[in-house]
Amino acid sequence: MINNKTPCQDCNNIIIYNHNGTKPMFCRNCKLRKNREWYYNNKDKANKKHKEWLENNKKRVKDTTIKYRNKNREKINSNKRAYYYKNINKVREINRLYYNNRRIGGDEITSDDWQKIKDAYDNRCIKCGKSNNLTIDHIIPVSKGGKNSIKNIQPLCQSCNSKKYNKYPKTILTAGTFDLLHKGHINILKKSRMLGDRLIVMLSTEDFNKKKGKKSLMSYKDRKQILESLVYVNKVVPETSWEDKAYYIEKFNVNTFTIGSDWEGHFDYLPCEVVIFPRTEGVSSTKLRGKK
Ligand code: C2G
Repeated sequence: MINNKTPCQDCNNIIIYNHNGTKPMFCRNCKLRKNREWYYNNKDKANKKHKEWLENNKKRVKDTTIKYRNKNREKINSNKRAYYYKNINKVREINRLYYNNRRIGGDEITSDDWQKIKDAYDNRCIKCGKSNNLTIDHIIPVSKGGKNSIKNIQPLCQSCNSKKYNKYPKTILTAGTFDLLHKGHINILKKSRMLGDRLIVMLSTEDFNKKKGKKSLMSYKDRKQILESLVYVNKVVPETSWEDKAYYIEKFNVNTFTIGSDWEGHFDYLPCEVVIFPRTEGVSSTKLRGKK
């Protein structure tokens, strides 16, 4: 076989090629480097091209994968084992999520969703504060019609979860205008939520605010939407009068009512436990509204 030689146009290294073949411009290393550069500069285009290729060569890909798996079974299994032992908790968590989603159906809870919920509670069991072996607990048990949704799950450690079996959720109620939501609001919502299994927020309507001598910058609809997007809030209901608290306590079988210290002594008459939380100093919607 007759070979020809030509210098690489990039590094000048001599390339030997078959005289029947096309004369190469670059040596193998320079070609690889240029491909890599092209890929990093055209990632989307490259990925799109790759996806199209995979789409058009499904059978070939499948055959190659099966062939590779059959040929490298031992290697694949030992890699899997090595990965498992290196990431036991992570794998267990992914499996728990997978079987949880498969067993219950409903919304699929992704590992990102689950991580966000754990982060919201500082990666600790809501009941005992332990941080290891956190499991998904359905606030309203699935057996009682509870859904597999982000609003119906919370992190509990294995032992608190098993102790909880089928008990009805401990319900917390709080109230407020929550205008221009700030860290003071977030603090009281988080602390309230951690007192029980679900938090219901009574949100003051514009009319009720008038009765309170207050005016909010944001509409009821917007304030409600923001509250409902918070992981701590399970439900938002309108507060239209002072009598509504007793009505909702009855309706939702509320265990505890919470409010900030600026309302201390105002709600001791309520037919459930009343918990007062210290106000978060240095922040208020009035200040944010730029009024004294
Ligand atoms: N809060 C707090 N720290 C702040 C500001 C507010 O802890 N810096 C608390 C309040 O004490 C209240 C809740 O956040 O418990 C909501 O505060 P507002 O939106 O100001 O509620 P308010 O208009 O006072 O309505 O029926 C009771 C009323 O609805 C309470």
